[in-house]
Amino acid sequence: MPPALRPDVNDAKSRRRRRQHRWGPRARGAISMLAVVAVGSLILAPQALANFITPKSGGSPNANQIHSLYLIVLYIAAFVFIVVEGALAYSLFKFRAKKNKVAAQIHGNTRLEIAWTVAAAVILVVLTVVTFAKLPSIVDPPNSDSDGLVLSASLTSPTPPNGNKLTVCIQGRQFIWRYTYGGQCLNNSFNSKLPYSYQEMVVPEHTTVVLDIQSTDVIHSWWVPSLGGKVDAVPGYTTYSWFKAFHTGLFHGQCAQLCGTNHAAMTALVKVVTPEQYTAWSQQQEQEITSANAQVGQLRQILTSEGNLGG
Ligand SMILES: [Cu+2]
Repeated sequence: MPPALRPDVNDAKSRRRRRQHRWGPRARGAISMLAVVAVGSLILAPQALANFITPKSGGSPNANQIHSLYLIVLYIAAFVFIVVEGALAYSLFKFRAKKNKVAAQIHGNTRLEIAWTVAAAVILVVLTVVTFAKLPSIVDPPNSDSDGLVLSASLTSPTPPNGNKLTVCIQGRQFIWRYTYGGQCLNNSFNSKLPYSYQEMVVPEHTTVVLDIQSTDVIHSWWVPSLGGKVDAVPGYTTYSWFKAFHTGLFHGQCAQLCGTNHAAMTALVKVVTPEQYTAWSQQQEQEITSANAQVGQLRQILTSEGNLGG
């Protein structure tokens, strides 16, 4: 041990203090370090976190992939944090003024500086490789399950390998989401007689649902956390996302882009039902829309014949 690091043996206080303690300074430093690691591990345990600081998941494969990628990055970051902050805490404790010790100066230590530069670069490379390896499972929609609904294919948006998917066109507008169901829905929401709904989207479980997302006014952001990442709805563009619900249930979402005074009211709800329930719901929607259109047509005829409707 260099003289600078050796405890001041002539210091009576120091001698007395060393006699009083069963543990040496190194052991105490190691214990402090262990305490930091133990507390850190507790805080970072998945059960203790319970989605508190991690993205929600469990509703769809892409949400689970986002969650696991997040955990990998979180653990690497936590490891770096614990090592750096642990070294800092250890040094602060070991070389505190009261102990009258002088720490070794390591500035200019070429080997050490190369080591931590290379370590930082390796961490970045690992993060990049892991991220790019995971991306396809987040971006590309998989096939529906064998018991999922078999629907027609459309090649204008991301498509599962076997082509079967349910396409839902989402239109964001101040301050509600409109959903049109069916392969021909893009840019055709109002002319087609496809089933549609507002705020609550109804979809079948085990079926790959591809979302074509547009906006009619300002930028909104589609986000149902348990069913995958958030995607902006940008006027003039079509963006895409997908999900495949593992089970039936309700999944809550919220427009994630401040889009105006009532932005907070722009909630979304995805209701996942069985394929049979979806088919029944879809047929009922179509019937109701057809009957409503017929009523409007009759009203228009009456108003026109009475001269109360222009043109
Ligand atoms: Cu919005």
